[in-house]
Amino acid sequence: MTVTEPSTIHTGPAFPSGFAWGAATAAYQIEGAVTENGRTPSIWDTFSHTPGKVAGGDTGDIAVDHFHRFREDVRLMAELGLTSYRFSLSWPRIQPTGRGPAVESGLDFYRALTDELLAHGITPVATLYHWDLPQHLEELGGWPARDTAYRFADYAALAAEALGDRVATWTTLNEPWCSAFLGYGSGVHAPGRTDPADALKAAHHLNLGHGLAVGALRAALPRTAQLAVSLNLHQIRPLTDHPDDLAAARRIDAVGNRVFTGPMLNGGYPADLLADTAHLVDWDTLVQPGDQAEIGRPIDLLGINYYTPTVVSSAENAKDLPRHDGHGGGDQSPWPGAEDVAFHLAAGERTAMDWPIDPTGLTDLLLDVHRTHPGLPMLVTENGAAFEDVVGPDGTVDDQDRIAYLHGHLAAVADAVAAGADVRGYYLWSLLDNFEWAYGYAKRFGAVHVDYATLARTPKASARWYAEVIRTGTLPGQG
Ligand code: GBH
Repeated sequence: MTVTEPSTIHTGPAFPSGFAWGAATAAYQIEGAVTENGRTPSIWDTFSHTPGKVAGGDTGDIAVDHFHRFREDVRLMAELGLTSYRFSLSWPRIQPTGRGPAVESGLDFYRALTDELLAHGITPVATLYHWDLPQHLEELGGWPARDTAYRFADYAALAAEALGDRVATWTTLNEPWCSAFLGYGSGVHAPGRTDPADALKAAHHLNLGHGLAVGALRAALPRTAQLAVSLNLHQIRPLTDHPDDLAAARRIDAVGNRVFTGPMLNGGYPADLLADTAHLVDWDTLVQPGDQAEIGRPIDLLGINYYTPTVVSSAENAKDLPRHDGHGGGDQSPWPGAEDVAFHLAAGERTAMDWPIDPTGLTDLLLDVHRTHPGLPMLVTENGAAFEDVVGPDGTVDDQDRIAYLHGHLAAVADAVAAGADVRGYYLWSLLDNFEWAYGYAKRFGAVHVDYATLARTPKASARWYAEVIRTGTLPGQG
C-alpha cells in the first residue's frame, strides 16, 4: 500500500454500534410441554403425530424441554454474551382454540421468560407466528380461509397487551413462504395439504394477517415499539443468462419473494405474479377492497432469514444436469405457476441439509433490499447451518465447519454494511439443537449441543467462537 492510496484495511468497527448480537429459536422446536397450561394441539402436533410425515417419527412433545429449562437456557445465552434473543410465542399456549380470551398461565410462561432475559440484560424479540397454527383453526379452513387472518390479529392484540411492557421488538410472521407453500402446496410442512390454489390463498391471508396484526400491535404497544416481519427472501441466481433461465428466475422471484414484498412494501401484488397464477385463483375475489391498505401498513424493520442461494433454470435447459427438487422433498411443487422451473445445487461445499454454502448470497440479498428499500433497516433474523456434529470423548463438539459457516456469513453481513446496508443485528439459527421440522432431531443447527437422552446442554466450539466475536465486536483476523 502506498501513502497516496486510501486504506483498504478495516480501521473502524465492522459492525455498527448497538448492533444486536442474537440467537433465534421457535416455540414448537424447543418448548415441549405440549399439554401444559391448557395448551391444545397446533397443526405441527397433528402433523408430527401423523405417521410418515416427520423423519424418525419425531415429535415436539418434549423437544428440548425449554418450557421447564428456560432459566438454564437464559444462563447459556448470558454466557454467550448475547445482547438479544429472538423466540416465538406458541399461539395454542396463549389461545388454545385460536379465539377467545388469553390463558393467563400460558402468558405467564412468556412473562417469566422475558423477565429472565431482561434480568440478564438480553433484549427479547418476540415472533408471533412461527408455524404453529391452533389445530382448531385449521379445522375451520386454516390459512386458505380468510377468517384466520382476523383470528391472528386478535391473538396479536392479546399478546401485545400482556407482554408490551417488556417486549419492544415484535415480528409478526416467520417465513410466510414456508407456511403457505410448504404447508399447503408441497405439503412437506404442516398441515400437509397439497393444493396450489390453497397455497396462494394462504399467502394472501398470511399477508392480510400480517397487516392486521401490525395494526393491532400499533394500537396496543408504546409508540417506540419496533415492528417487523421475517421473510426467507430467496436470493435467486439464474443458471445461465439464456432468456428462458432469466424467465425462470423471474417466476421464482414472483412466487417466492414478491408475493410478500409486493403487498407489504411496494403497494400491491406484482402484475406478473397475478398473470402467472391467474389459472389457479381468482385474485379479484381473493383480494378484497381495503386489504392492500392493511397489508401495506408501514413496518420499522425487515427481518431476513438466509441459508443458501436458489439457483434456477428452465426445465428445458436442465435436462442433462444434476438437479435438486426445489420441493423440500415433496412430490408436489411448492411453486404455483412455476412448476416447470428446474432447481440446481451450486457447486462447492454443502451443509448436512445439502444446502450449498455461499455467503455472497447474503451480501447480495442485503444490498438488494437496501437498494430497493433504502429507508428500511434490516435484521438478519436467522442464519446458521446443520452439520454432522461429532461428540468428542470429553462430551464437547469441535464444530469447525459451523465456525467457518458463521465466520463467512458474518463477514458477508459486514461487507453489506460497509457497502451501505443498514443492518441492525444478526440472530444465529439456532441457540440449541432442536426439532428441525420434517427432519426431526436428525439435523442439528445449535451452537449448543443437546443430548436428547438426558437433555443436557453443552456449548459447542462454535458457541465459544461466537461469544468471542460478540465480546470483541469483530471477526477474527479483522481490525
Ligand atoms: C428456517 O426455515 C426456519 O425458520 C427454522 O424454523 C428452521 O429450523 C431453519 O430455517 C432451518 O431449516 O426447500 O429444498 O427447495 C428455512 C426454510 C430452507 C425453506 C431452504 C426453503 C430451500 C431448499 N427454507 N429451503 S428446498
